[in-house]
Amino acid sequence: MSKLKETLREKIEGWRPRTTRLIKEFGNVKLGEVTIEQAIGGMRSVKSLVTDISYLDPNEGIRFRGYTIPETLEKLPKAPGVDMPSVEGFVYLLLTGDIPSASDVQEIAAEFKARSGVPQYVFDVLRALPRDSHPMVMLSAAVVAMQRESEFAKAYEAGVNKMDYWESTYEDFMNLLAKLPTIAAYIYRMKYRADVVIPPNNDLDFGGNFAHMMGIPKPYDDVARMYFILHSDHESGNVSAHTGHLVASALSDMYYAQSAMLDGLAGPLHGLANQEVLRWIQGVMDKMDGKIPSEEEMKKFVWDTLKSGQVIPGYGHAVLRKTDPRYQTQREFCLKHLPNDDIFKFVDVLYKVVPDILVEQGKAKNPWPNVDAQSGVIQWYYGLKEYDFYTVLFGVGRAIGVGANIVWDRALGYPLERPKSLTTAMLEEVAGIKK
Ligand code: HAX
Repeated sequence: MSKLKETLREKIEGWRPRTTRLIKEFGNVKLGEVTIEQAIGGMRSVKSLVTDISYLDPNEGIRFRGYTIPETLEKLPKAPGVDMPSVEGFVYLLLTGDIPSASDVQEIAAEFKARSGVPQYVFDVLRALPRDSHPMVMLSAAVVAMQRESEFAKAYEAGVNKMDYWESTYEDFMNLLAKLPTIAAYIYRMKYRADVVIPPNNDLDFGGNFAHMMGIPKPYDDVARMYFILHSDHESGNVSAHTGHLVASALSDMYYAQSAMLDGLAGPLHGLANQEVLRWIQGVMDKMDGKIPSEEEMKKFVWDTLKSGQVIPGYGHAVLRKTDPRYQTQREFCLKHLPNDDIFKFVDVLYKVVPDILVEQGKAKNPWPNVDAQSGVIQWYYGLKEYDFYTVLFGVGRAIGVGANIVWDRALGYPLERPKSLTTAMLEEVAGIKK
């Protein structure tokens, strides 16, 4: 057994009594109340999910296993000559809560290599789809097509003990994760690069191999590592993470759950916002004949969008109330690597004008940029201009966090999710509205 799995086993066994005690001895302790507005309004802020993988503070932003983004990037081991930590080490951190050693990272890299072969039928499925299908459709279809590989489904059928569900779920997680970069890069090359597919180089790490298969030179390997880490997890209530958790709660396996997660991510209010940002900016650029708009000109574009009843993509958040630290980290990367890029300058002008306008409009609870406001700019700069592919990059990253959560869901025996519905008439009755 790998050291990662052994460490995970120890952590799980140590953790289980905490969860059991909370349910048995403190199960009736109240966490809050639910208002009518919350019930109608998408359950905003209702405290009803439990995860130890990450926590989102409205003002501070995300912490992965207790570490802020700068701490995570600083503490995780890095290969010589690169700026970003390896995805392999980050997977170790999310699963165990511990910072891995360099040899832990190498062991996971070896595991990924051993598990990386993508079955031919997955490529056949991708080729059977219309070539103009959205790349998120392709990624989701490829993932669900692999369900027949599920170790959990086999173990369940064989009658495995509930306490051991996590083991086969872990195997599914590692198997799927090892294949995702190859599948994502295959979709890209097939769809946008004249179907010239670049085979994997298994001497490279997760991010390095992805950059290689995309055909994009350094420092894109670091961009890939940064992207996958930043997009991995944002606690459990966002649409993609919640969907993955919900579907897995029915004991649907990792493949079903991650495919569903990707379908949720593909919505324009969620992961698709990164493509929408670039689409919006391109629209402005076309109208400006490529010239960078002044702040006054940009204000007009922003107001025109709002007045036509659309949202400004890349701004606002359901939980965050400050600038997203994932935006900040990417902005710092841009300042280092592409300070004079035209689209970066565009995004900078946007940053100067949008928050004040959203405040003036008075609707958005958070006028500040989120992760998606900056992420497409970097991709565009490195030649990845097919912006409908951007959410696929998000999806590969998000699979890390959602998968780690599902392994722990199974380890702690989290049950089927089943909130209660009410009718409008019941709400009116609770509100004391007389008919
Ligand atoms: N532009 C214009 N209006 C906005 C806005 C924006 N960027 N953000 C919020 N609003 C509006 C909402 O549409 C809502 O209007 P109505 O009352 O007319 O329905 C009002 O402000 C209140 O919304 P809120 O409570 O502040 O925000 P929500 O929690 O309802 O929604 C969203 C959060 C992220 C969906 C929202 O801010 C939005 O639509 N942003 C633009 C799309 C986007 O960038 N999505 C990516 C978010 C990050 C993410 O999940 N990435 O994957």
